[in-house]
This record gives sequence, C-alpha cells and structure tokens, in this order.
Amino acid sequence: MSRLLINRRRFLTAAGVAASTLPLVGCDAFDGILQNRGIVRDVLAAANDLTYRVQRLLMDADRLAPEFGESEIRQGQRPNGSTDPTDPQYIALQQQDFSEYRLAIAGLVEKPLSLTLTELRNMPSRTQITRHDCVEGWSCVAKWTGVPLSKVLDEAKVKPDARYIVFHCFDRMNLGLSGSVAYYESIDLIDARHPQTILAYGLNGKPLPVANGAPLRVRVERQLGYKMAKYLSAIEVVSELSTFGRGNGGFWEDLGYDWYAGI
Ligand SMILES: Nc1nc2c(c(=O)[nH]1)N[C@H]1C(S)=C(S)[C@@H](COP(=O)(O)O)O[C@H]1N2
Ligand SMILES: [Mo]
Repeated sequence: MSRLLINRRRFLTAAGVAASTLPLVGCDAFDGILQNRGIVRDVLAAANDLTYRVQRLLMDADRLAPEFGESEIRQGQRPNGSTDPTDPQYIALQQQDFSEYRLAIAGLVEKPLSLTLTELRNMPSRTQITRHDCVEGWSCVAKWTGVPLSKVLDEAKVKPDARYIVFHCFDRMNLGLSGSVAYYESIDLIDARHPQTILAYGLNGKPLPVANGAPLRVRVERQLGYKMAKYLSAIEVVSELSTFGRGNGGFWEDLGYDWYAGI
C-alpha cells in the first residue's frame, strides 16, 4: 500500500509540474489561457486523467471527508467567485425570495423532475460540518444542510447509460474579450451518490445566503471548492461531457484546472 501511495504522489507531482508551466493563479478569471491549446493542453489532459484513475483506484468509493464539531466553525463561509449574480433570470427569482425557483433534473432519467425549494426541503436531509478547500489556498469550516443528491437521482430514476452529472448555474463568468460564459461543473456518478454529496439549501443553521449560492448549491466534500457549483438552475444526467462548454467538464476545467479535484 505504501508503495502505491508513493507512486500516487509521483503521479500527482508530475501533474503539478505540468500545471505549473501555466499561469494558473487561483479563481480570478483570466484571459490568455483560453487560447492555450495543443501540446500543453494534451499534457495537462493526460496528467488529469492519470490523477483521476489513480485516485479512483486507491480510494474507497464511500470514504467520508472529515467532519468537524460546532466549535470548529470559526467564521462565516468566505464567499468566493460569483457572490452576487446579476443575471436577469436570477434577479427575478431573488426578488420573490426564490418562491418561484425550480430545480430541473433532466437528461438520462426516466422521470424528469422540477422541484421547488419546499419539495427539496421535505426530502430526507443531511447536515454536515466540513472543511471547504479553495484552490487559491484558503479553507473554511462550515455547516451545510441539504438533500443528498442520491435521493434526488433515485426519485428521477437514472438510466443505465448515465455516467456524469452536469450542474448548470445561473451566474455568468466574465472572460474579458472572450465575452461571458455560464458557470457549470460536473462529477461522476460515484461522487454523485457519495453520502456527503448534498444539494445544500442551508449554511450554518440559516438559509443559504446569496453570496454562497442561494437558493441551492452542491457540496462534493472530497473535492476542491470550484467543483461545488453555486446558484444551481438545473442538473443534467449525461453519458459524456464533451458537448458542454469547451468539453472539459467545467468552467475552471475549460481554463486548465483538473476535472478530478480530489483532496
Ligand atoms: N456558480 C458558481 N459556483 C461556484 C463558483 C462560482 O464562481 N460560480 N466559484 C467556485 C469556487 S472557486 C469556490 S472556492 C466556491 C466558493 O464557495 P463559497 O462562496 O460558498 O465560499 O464556489 C465554487 N462554485
Ligand atoms: Mo475556489
């Protein structure tokens, strides 16, 4: 086992070296990297795939992320990325306190759903105190409450050819001269069915604030912060990711970040 772990480190280091040749500087939008195609992109993609496969090999599919006690919540969850979406559809919902909000569950399901917040709150819930790790280098312990994604997927009845879950968000990210694109993210069905993967509507005992993704955001506790899409508008069950965005499975992934951001 220890040998395998050393090998895993080596793989991760290789991925890190490949990544460090790019000016990846955290979660602020930047421009040039969108033009970065070709060889660097391929090296990154190969390292990314390797990291995913090695981590999946070594990882117990149900391993839980550490959970903490109330006393370890030292501050509010630090808002990052989009914190106040200005998209008209979002503003309209926000103005009515999200009473008209519906989460769509679509794609490879037998029973597409459209769930209100009340319906989501009436489903089985889970509360967990976990540590959020942003790729920028800060962490925050917070208490999240929501419905396990697995419950929603069971309700919708996922079809056998499904492999990934795509999270669509209301907020658009500004890319300067390249215009703007909607934030999106994706995870595989193993993470989607993980017991700590929840669609959160509560933070530290209160309704999820706008700054942290109101009315609904996902928590994927074994991965980095950028995987945890805020401002969810829809969940799509799919068999491949190539048709979304630039095909790498997420807004930050399309700018060069790892798709599998396991921690
Ligand atoms: N829709 C959306 N989701 C998002 C982001 C974003 O900008 N838009 N930023 C991501 C990043 S980089 C982080 S660290 C976390 C921040 O969540 P928080 O604001 O609750 O701390 O949300 C992630 N999910
Ligand atoms: Mo982040």
